[in-house]
Amino acid sequence: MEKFLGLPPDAAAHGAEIDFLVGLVHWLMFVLFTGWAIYFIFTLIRFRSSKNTYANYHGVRSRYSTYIEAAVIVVEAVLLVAFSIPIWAKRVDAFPAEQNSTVVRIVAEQFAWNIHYPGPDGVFGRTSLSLVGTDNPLGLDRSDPAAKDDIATINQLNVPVGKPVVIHLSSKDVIHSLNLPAFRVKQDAVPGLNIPVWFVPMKTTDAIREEMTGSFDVAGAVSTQTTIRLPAVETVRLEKGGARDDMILTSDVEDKEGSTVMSAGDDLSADNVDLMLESGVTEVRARQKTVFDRYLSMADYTDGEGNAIISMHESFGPDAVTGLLNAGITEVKARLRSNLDPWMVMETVTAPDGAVLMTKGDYLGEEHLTAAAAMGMTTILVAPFTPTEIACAQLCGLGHYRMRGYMDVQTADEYRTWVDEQEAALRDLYGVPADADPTQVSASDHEEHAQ
Ligand SMILES: [Cu+2]
Repeated sequence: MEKFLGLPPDAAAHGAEIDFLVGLVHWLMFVLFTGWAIYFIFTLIRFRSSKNTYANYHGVRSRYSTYIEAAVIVVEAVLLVAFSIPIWAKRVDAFPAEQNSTVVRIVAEQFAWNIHYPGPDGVFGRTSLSLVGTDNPLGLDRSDPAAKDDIATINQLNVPVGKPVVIHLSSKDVIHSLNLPAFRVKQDAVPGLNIPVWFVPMKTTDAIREEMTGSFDVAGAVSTQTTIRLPAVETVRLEKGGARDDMILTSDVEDKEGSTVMSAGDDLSADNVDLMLESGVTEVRARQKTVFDRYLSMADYTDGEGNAIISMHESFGPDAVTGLLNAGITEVKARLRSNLDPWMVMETVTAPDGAVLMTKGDYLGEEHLTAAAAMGMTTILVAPFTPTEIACAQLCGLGHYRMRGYMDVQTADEYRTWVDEQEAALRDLYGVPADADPTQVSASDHEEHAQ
């Protein structure tokens, strides 16, 4: 059942428990749904009007429905008492000791996650509402000695693997919901409340990526290559009330004195047409508004003087299309954008001449797909770039979907290196914190550990 549900990869110590419970609940729902559907069809046939001309005032006489209802209640009670409540109790009661955990504060806002580490001294510095600003979203008071070593990031949560993480969650504006899908954490962030939540990450982000590696269909992506005919540039006679909302100007429009009335790209809406007529303009050059931004250019196009209009792999924005038409180019080579989610290349690809086209860890770009296809490759090994993201599971506003953070579960060494880098940057800004442990904030001599 859990496989059938397509749950995200599980990288938390308590993940299996949650997935098991999710599976059980779905089994119950599956049985209930099937049962009700069968019962519904049975009643439609059994009580059809042709066989039941008169109403029956006795109703049901058998006791089967009561037994079934009782059985459903018992199953639900067992799910609740035997599974759900114990799992929940562990989540909210059995918190690990903070001195053995990675402790962070997360303050949600529209639309970002502000992340606050106490630094090597283990003490969160003072924060103040009056200090909150665009460059200090947490309102951290750096004059407080405990705050000098505090690391503050936006949308970037780094934690070491295998060690409990305790998050103190709050919100600045509305209710958000911290969702770490790979770690089976989902907790509302409520303004005015400080809600702790904990989990133990058991796999590094790199390891999860290895697990999720699969092949990307290069051949399919480049098979969409085609030739696009661009819309022709026409001369349009302007008339009072003659709006052409489907058209846009292909050149700037000037009045008799030579001042610009409209610019290329403006449309022939009723207001714009009126404005041009008032300025004495009666004829303009325009084209159909057709949008081509799903397509990428498959060549470099330049105008007569050799100025670039659009380069290989750029998408055909409205200005580029107008530029091409003005340069007399009416047909272009293009292919559909592959709608690439951020994929990471998981293999090294070398051209026949030995040049390295892409290495493991690269962002899979459109240029990679073209290059791989040119070499005759049909697939590339890829994995999600951010398999361990932070999402907001609450409709907290119109930009809610933008509220995505990156979580990086690192090895202990990688995490220490990251902390050292952050501390070094802070020392440059604020000097050495007075009460920090000097052995922990000494300059980093760690090498970047490649997995
Ligand atoms: Cu939100």
